[in-house]
Amino acid sequence: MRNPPLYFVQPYLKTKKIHPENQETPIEFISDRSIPSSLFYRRNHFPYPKLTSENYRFPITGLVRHPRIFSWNDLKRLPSKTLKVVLECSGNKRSFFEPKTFGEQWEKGAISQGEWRGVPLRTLLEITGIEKEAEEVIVEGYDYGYRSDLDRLYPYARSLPLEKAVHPDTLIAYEYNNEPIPFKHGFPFRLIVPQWYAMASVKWIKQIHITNTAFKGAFQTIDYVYYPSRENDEGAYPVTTMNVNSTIQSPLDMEILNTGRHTIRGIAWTGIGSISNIEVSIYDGETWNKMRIEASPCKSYEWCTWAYEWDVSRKGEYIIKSRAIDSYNRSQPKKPLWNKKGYGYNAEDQVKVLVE
Ligand SMILES: Nc1nc2c(c(=O)[nH]1)N[C@H]1C(S)=C(S)[C@@H](COP(=O)(O)O)O[C@H]1N2
Ligand SMILES: [Mo]
Repeated sequence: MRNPPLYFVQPYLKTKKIHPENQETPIEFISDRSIPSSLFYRRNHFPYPKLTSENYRFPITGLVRHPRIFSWNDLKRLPSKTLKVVLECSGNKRSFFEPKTFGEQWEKGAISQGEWRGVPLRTLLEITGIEKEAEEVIVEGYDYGYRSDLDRLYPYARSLPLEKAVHPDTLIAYEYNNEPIPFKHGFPFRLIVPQWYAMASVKWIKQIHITNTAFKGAFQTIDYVYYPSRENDEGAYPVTTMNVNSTIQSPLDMEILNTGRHTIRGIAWTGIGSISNIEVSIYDGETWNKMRIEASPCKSYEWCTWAYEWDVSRKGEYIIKSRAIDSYNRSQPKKPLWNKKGYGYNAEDQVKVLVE
């Protein structure tokens, strides 16, 4: 008798660290197109901030014509938009880099998606007006703490180039899956930046400031920078849009299967355009089968799901791989682009199975 299938057990978050709380989504067990918040991955740099009703408002200051404070009621009165968006931590899959890199050793679950509702940041900037010289929009969260490389308390803050900040789909979100955003995911207001790795989507918005100088914050210039060289900072460039990527959800890595028919299935996503093709190999990347994409056409901002029926009669070990191609003809490389801090891993996904 085989063991009962794992899906009889409720899936739960996989804890990487408790303080601050870093947990990944059990991505292999997700079939919802909108992940319930209880299974949404959690990535925090600092302890959770302490919020009161005082925090249900934030100012927009700097190079604006009419600086002002926006309240919860202001936001609720403005026209809103709901978008289904993938949020992927730029450290997702970091644990697969060889040689190893510093940072949280994420496996495949530092990624989730769901429906965010909010007001385009653009709408707020139309209300305040922006000065001609404006170049960057700095968004600061309420959380702060110590970093080992700086000797003072430091807030979580990030900047966006003005062009991305005024993109009509860059949102000041206040709902996730039709509920107020859960506290751990940024209540009451969170920035949502579709197509960028999720470090850009600042939680617990405290203030927004417009400048004409390049923001030098630690989460802008020390972290979330690709350092392709091990020895020095040569060739460094900032982490922005998500790479094209895919993850096999079934079978599980190291699963033991019987001969017969099995469904190989998973998800695929990208940070520009949309997924145009997904291929699967059951012979360790030697030959590839093109796949019918289930949810075709794949939409921008979301992941698509894919499936392939595999008939296997020969017993033995198999390495199953998936690779996605996007509408800009980007595809997953055989080897990841190694970088010192381990961001943007997107090599062909793989699982190993034994058929007996
Ligand atoms: N204020 C604040 N915003 C933040 C962070 C943070 O630590 N503080 N972490 C960022 C990173 S690196 C990621 S991957 C996502 C994680 O969002 P989640 O915890 O809702 O999954 O939030 C981003 N926004
Ligand atoms: Mo992240």
